[in-house]
Amino acid sequence: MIYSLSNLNIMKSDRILVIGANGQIGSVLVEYLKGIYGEGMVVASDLRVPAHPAGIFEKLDASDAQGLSALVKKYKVTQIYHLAAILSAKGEQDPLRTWNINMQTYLNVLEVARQNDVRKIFYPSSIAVFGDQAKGQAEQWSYLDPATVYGISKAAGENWSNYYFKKYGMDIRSLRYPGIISYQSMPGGGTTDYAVDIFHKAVNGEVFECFLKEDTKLPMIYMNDAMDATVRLMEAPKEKITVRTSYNLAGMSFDPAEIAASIRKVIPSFEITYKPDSRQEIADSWPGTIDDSQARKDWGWRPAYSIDKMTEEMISELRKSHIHSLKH
Ligand code: NAD
Ligand code: AKB
Repeated sequence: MIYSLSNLNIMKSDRILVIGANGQIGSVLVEYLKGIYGEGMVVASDLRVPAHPAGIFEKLDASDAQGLSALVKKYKVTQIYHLAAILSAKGEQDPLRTWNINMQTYLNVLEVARQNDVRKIFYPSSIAVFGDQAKGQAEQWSYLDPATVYGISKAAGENWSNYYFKKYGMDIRSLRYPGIISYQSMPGGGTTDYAVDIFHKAVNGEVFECFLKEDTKLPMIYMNDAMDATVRLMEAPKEKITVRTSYNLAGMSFDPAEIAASIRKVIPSFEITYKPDSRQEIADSWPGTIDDSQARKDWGWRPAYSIDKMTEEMISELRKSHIHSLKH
């Protein structure tokens, strides 16, 4: 892929299990990890088997601890990336179910990993852990008062990670991802989803109706930067990791009017309208910007994409797949 990770000391013998591999992040991460560790070293798993699985795929409901344990033993897994979760907007439709799924799957991962000496775990947290106390900019150690059940579950997961690190010495690493923007995959029920959908509408020549107000600024990151940050964190020397809850991570911050303006630099005829819905309230509870200086200091994190650089690449990549789908 795009970045050189050659300055990192990657252990090619690691056997990696990705849980929730069919989602927006998982479908890109699995290919990214295969490129680094080798095709046969990455086991993808999810609730459903994809139509055309590439490489090793196992059907797994991570709520089933025994099934998870069997998989870890079968493949002698040494690293787990636990991506399965219900995201912010979808999560609010059934809060108790969201809590149960998000927490039970993660507790299963922690216990199965502990019992099977899994070397490392990646836990994706979110900007959703922040609430009113971090309005404006969220610092690394801002108070966490999340307004959604999704955010509550992520904050709890961060604390469980720290607990397993302190009590059992388990090497669990985590990032508070901003909204992720990708051309390869579609998002699955979050509040930042508009920032992906807007590109598809722009490339298709359609007017985009935005479910957030034009001045709702949120932290976002391009998928390539998110992949780089994830593996860079996972491969950093252990002594460099000073945050065992979760690291703040920033790429860029923009509001819908700003991303529309960036798109118009490439597609001048692009039009956007605004019709805020229930997701506005969730977005209003999140910070506009993120201070990620701890991640920069500890393991050398630097994003490579500005808003305009990302826009150009998103449009160019989506145009290729648009042309491809017109041909078939
Ligand atoms: P997604 O909704 O696109 O994918 C989640 C995947 O998990 C789905 O394929 C789903 O089938 C699977 N899944 C759900 N329940 C499962 C279960 N019980 N067992 C096995 N698989 C199950 O989500 P995503 O955007 O790829 O996000 C991955 C992780 O990153 C999540 O934990 C999410 O909270 C976090 N995150 C994502 C973003 C983002 O912008 N995409 C931002 C912050 C944090
Ligand atoms: C969501 O909007 O729920 C996710 C996130 C920022 O965690 N994209």
